[in-house]
Amino acid sequence: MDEATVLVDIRLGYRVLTLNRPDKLNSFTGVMHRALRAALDDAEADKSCKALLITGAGRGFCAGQDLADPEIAAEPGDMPDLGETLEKHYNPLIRKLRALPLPVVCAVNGVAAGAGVSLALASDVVIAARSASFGQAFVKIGLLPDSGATYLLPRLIGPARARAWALTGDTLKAEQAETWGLVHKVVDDPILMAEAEAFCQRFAVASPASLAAIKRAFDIADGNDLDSQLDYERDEQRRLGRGRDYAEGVEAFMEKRKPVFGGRS
Ligand code: T3D
Repeated sequence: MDEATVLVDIRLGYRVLTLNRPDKLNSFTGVMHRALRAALDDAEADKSCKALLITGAGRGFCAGQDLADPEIAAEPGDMPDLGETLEKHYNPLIRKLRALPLPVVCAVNGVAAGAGVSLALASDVVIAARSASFGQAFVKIGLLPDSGATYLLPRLIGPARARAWALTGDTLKAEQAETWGLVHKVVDDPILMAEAEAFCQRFAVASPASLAAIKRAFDIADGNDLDSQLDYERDEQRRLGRGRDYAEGVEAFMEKRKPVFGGRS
C-alpha cells in the first residue's frame, strides 16, 4: 500500500497533520491535496478537536506545487491549465483553512516555497524553526504568487516588502521572516514541535466559541471600515454573551477557579 501523504495524529483536544512526501520536500500533488482536505474535514467534524497543527516530514515544510505531478502535466504539445489546479485544489484549501472554526498552528520545520508559503500565511499562528526559510518561488518559473499570497502577504508584511519579495523571489531566512511579521515566532529547531504543540494545548482548554469568533472577526475586519467592524463586534459580543462559554468563564472567575470549557458545539 502507498504511504499516506498526510499523517494524522489525534491528541487530547487537537490534531497534528504532517505533510508526508519528504523526498520531494512535501510538495503538493493532487493526491496530497485530497488527503489534506479529507483530514481537515475530519478534524472539523470532530467537535472535541479544538485546534490543528500542520507541519512537514523530513527536512522541508512544503515546496509548493509538485512540478512533476502527472495530474498537472499537459499532453505533449498542449498547455497545462494551472487555473484549474488552483480552482480544484489550492483555492478550496485556503478557503477551508480560513473558514475552519478552530485555530490552525503551522510549524514550519524547513524550507517553504511557492504555495508552501501561502499555506503558512493562511494559518493563524506560525512558528518557524531557526533553520527554516521562505521562498516566493513563483517568479522563478514564470508564475505569480497564488493561493492567497497577493492578498495575505501585503497585509502581513506591508506592500513594499510584499511587492519586492514577490518580484525578486528571494529566499527569506526565518529570523528575517520574524522581523517582517511573517511568522509569530522563531525557535531553535529541537523545540519547534514542543512550542507549536504548547499553543494547541492552550487552545484545547480555551473557549471554542471565543476561538472561532476571534478568528472570524480578524478575517471580516479585512473587508470592513471601522464603523462596520464596531457593529460587527457588537453583534458578535451579544451572541457570545448569551453562550455557555461566557457563563462558565464568568462563573469560574467569580469562584476563583479555572474555567472548564467543552468541545465545539
Ligand atoms: O498548478 C500549478 O502549478 C499552479 C500552482 C502553483 C503553486 C506553486 O507552488 S508554484 C511553485 C512551485 N515550487 C517551486 O517552484 C519550488 C521548487 N523547489 C525549489 O526551488 C527547491 O527545491 C527549494 C528551494 C524549495 C529547496 O532546494 P534544495 O536545494 O534544498 O532541495 P532540492 O534538491 O531542490 O529538492 C529536493 C528534492 O525535492 C529534489 O528531488 P530529487 O532530485 O532529490 O529527486 C527536488 O526535485 C524535489 N522538489 C523540490 N521542490 C519540488 C520538487 N519536486 C517537484 N516539485 C517541487 N516543487
